[in-house]
Amino acid sequence: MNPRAAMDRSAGANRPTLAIAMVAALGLGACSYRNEVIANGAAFDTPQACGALATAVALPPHTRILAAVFETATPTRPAHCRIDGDIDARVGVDGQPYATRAYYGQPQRYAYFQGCSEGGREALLMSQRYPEHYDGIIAGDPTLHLPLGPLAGIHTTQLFAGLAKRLGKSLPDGQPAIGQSFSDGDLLLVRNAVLKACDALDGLSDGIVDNLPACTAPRVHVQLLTAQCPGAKGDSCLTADQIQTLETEYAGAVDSKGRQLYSDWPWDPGMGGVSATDKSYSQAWRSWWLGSPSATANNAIKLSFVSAISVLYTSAPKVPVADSDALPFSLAYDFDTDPAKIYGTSAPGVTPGYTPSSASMYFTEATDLSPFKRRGGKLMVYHGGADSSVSLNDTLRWYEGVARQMGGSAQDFARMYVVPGMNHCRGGPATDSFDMLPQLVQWVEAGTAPDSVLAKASNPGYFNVGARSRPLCPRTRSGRATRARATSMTRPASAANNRRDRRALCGSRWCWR
Ligand SMILES: [Ca+2]
Repeated sequence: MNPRAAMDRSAGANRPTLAIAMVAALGLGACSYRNEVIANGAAFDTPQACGALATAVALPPHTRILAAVFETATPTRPAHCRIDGDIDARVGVDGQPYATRAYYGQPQRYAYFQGCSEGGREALLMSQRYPEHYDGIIAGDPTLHLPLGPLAGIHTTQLFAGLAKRLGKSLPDGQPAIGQSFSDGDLLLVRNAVLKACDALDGLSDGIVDNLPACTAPRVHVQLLTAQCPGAKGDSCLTADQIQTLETEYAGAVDSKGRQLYSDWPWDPGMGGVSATDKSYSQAWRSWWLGSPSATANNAIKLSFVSAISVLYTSAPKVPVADSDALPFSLAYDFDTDPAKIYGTSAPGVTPGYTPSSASMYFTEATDLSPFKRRGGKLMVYHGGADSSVSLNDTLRWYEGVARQMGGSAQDFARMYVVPGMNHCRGGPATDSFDMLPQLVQWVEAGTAPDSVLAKASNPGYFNVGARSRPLCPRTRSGRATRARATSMTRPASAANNRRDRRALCGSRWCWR
């Protein structure tokens, strides 16, 4: 945040009645200030009063006015006093109460934090390292082992670049065409194999695998083999090499001795999908590992993290690599020796020394959330089953660790929701549209713990229906699956179906818990 702020003080502005301050990583760079705040209740809707502000002395700490200019009313704005100056230079959570009081004219009563991906990591970080700052926190698809996700991306790149080479797929620049190692149709074949293996395990053949713990690699393998080409590769089958490469990556990044470097990935069928509405293929899953099948240059998102691996996540840092170096860097990455640099610090004798490792800085894997719980904090975590950026399994293992640490269950203050089919934070053949904040507020302020969270499919075309909704349920214990209703939901949605969906409650036979 730039401590020099342009503060806009609107005379005659309505007093906000909002009692809740929703602040996420608030910056103070462009705050709008009400005139009562820094002028002891005086109004400054006249040129004289505004001008007097330039020499005002009764200001909050760390605040300085450099210029105050009266601006007359316009059709869209009342007369107001525009101020340039320095405001409290504190940032983020530290400056938040200050900014909230200044803006709303009353002390903050509750503070909430919500974020996904890196924002989800920051959300967990708040509950672990700054438990006193937020009353309620929502963490989505958190990159809780941040440097390891990009490391897993390099593993993916090596695997699928190798596959592309063996398939004879290359780009105009000579690089292996990673995006062509699986066509959209190929990923649909994989999705269909996973659905055949696992859709009904939750008791409901609905295009969603709710019982992910039961959807094991061996079970999926049997169905993938039924999609294997008997001869040459065709549009309706997969090569043995494709199947083996995909299975290798789903098992997670390992070194040459098979030691696990990053989590495995759940066999959620959200890696592919085609919309019955416009025949478009889902791209969100492949965008991280493979990139576009029609791109003329490799564009998998994981490749874009290579420079971060080399600089931010490595001690001592290397010279930043250019985009064009991302693939060569990835292919040369040694999984036996390079991952240690994530845990390394600056070399002895290096001045100035730098003792925190990348892992110690970025990991947000603490399981003792006692301080957050003691202060009454409430945490809701969600994660997409088909997230190809950050593995759901990694987050589930962390949550199970929290539950163990907190006496066997964390349900009284921290709840975890799996969103089957959802890709990184959104998208995919999933009920990926939901809002947890109202229930979090109820939990914090009224003590009403959330149970199910209603979620809707933002693209129901992936299910060949007009609309789809279902409850997301809090996970209560490892591996336990409840039988879902044994009625089909694959028929087109009707008003009756939607009413039925909304009635469904967690704790019934619907949900994986
Ligand atoms: Ca199902």
